[in-house]
Amino acid sequence: MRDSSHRFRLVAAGVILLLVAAAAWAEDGHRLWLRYDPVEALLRQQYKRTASEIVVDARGASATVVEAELERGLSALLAGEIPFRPQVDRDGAVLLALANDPKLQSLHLATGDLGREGFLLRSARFHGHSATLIVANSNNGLLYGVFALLRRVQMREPVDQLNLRSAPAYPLRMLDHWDNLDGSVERGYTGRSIWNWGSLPKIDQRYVDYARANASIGINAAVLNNVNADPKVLTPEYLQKAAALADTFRPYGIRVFLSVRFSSPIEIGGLKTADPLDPAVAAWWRHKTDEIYRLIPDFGGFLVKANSEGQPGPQDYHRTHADGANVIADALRPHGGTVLWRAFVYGNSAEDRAKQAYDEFHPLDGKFRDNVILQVKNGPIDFQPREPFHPLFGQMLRTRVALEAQITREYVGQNTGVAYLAPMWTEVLDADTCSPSCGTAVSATLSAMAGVSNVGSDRDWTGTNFDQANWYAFGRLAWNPRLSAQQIASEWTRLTWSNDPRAVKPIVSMMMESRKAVVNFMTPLGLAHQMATDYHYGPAPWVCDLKQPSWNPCYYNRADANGIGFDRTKSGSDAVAQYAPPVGARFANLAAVPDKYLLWFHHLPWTYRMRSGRTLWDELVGHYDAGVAEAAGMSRTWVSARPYVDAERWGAVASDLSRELGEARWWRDASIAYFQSLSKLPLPAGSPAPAHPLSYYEAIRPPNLPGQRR
Ligand code: GCW
Repeated sequence: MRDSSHRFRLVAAGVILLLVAAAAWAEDGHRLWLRYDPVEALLRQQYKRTASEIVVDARGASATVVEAELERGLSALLAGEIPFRPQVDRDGAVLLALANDPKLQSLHLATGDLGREGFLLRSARFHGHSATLIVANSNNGLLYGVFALLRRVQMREPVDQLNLRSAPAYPLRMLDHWDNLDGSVERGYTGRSIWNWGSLPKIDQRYVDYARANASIGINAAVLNNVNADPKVLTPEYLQKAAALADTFRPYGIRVFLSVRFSSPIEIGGLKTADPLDPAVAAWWRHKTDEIYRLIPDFGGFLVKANSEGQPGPQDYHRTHADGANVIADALRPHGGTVLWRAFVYGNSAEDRAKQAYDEFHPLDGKFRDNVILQVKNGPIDFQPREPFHPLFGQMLRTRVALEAQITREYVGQNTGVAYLAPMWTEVLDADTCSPSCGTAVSATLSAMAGVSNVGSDRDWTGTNFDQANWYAFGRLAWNPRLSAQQIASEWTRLTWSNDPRAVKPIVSMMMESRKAVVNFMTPLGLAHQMATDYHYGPAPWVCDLKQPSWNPCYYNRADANGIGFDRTKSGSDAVAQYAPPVGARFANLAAVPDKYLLWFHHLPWTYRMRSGRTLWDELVGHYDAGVAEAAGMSRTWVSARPYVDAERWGAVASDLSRELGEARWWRDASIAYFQSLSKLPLPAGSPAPAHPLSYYEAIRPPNLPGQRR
């Protein structure tokens, strides 16, 4: 009796162990790009020669995190424990040391230009032994160095001849969460908010994992809550919760910021006004800010959306955006905090929406305190699949500017398909502002980068495997905006999928194709905002509610029986004049404007002759067709990667891609059916007629869309 129940317990324990092990190894995407799977046996021996022991010469809570990561990474990758030693006593040591460590003096390392967060990876002789040095001016720098070293091993790159120095391009590399205090996420497609406001300040392991993932790609700031901010976030109850997160993130070099509602002095302060020039309002912001710094000594600052989409702001009191930003900046200054003031403003008038932010903010150049950063979306409308760069870039010569990118795919398919967004961001970062002179890329004019996060409560963090790449790419670009989209795709693929070139090549080519496909089947040739109003999902080029012009596809496409496109030249809204003259002249000139921006800047007849020799109509249809063909091509490419990746993740992506192909057809057919009802022109030879009449597409309404996961 005793025996059999014992056996039963043993068997049950075995089954549970197996289940736990299976869950731990389930390919559910949770491990992101930090998989640390063991290196193949032969190579492992080589790596082991450069990782025989770990020596740490750094102190403090963040040093613990640094050594834990190094140990975790190396022992997993090299499939064996790596001993810690008090000093280098054999060949192959990995030495972590702060730059001012007297032990390093004899090596004469140049570390001044590393700044607070940069690092050096160097193979050197140390105390008579071969060693790999990770050196930085702070523990955070060391952590970045550790992740860089582990990344090299994960990518099977040699680490025995290292001479690498790296420092971030911008001091502020932040994720903006549009998470609400009720747990919902604005434009989030990945479950609920990652923050459990109900149970905070209790810390969930997921917050630690989040911090670690961000640190591994160089992100050093997190705005916890939505820019459409709930004033409650500044109440003591929520500040305690934010402080708990700040404590968790600190060892990972991540500072916490909060989005604040401009009218908070009224809503939670009991004042009658939020007028930024009222001394009582200034005092309220000061006291509130002092209270926050007592709880969070390294608090980053505030993000503010004001006088935008119904949010309150300084203009409610006939004050400027600068007045509004400065009163809050003055409260933060004694503590070293920063205000990120958003430039995303527009009214619902017939005036060109693309011009409104520049018109409001350009006259304020030089009027902001130096601890204000103006946060500008990549393009002048709103995170469209493709926009030319925002004209404020390069032209706020006396104001610090951040670029805001959207990692969550509000307008780019949301949670369907694969759309790798680094090509969109590098297109903008590399654009020449010609201000103050030509050769000044957008990336050279920035002080910070902010990405609207796509992280949520889903087990795989981002809803789909390939959306992880967008989080990864954002971080890498904020660290080094000169990295190419292809290089980042290749890195991410090798970390996330496989180092086998037979997998890397097709996956990278699919990623590089993916954004092109989306632009082609949604908004080719410079069209924008053709999505359904509100949902921003699915085609609706026919929607024309003139009561809300700035949300209407027809306001953007201006299509009628004669032609299509938004005239932003002198004969139209003259938005081209907002760019530096050489840039504006190029966009205005039909002979010089790139095809990809053609209908963004020009209204043209359907029969307009393109550079290709084809008519605009034929070319437009050709782009939609190409988008569908590219979506189909992505599915085929993915099939070719099948033997080299695990079945679980392969299957999930295959179904994402087949859903995307369906949507590509939907976009193509609906757009062509509508535009053809205006142009009355025949489709070019070989281009199939839409599968249904226009009325069919008009009748499909989000959120009950075919195939969309919600
Ligand atoms: O594009 C719009 C989104 C809003 C968002 C706004 C913004 C947070 O549709 O959901 O609000 O941009 O950036 O403020």
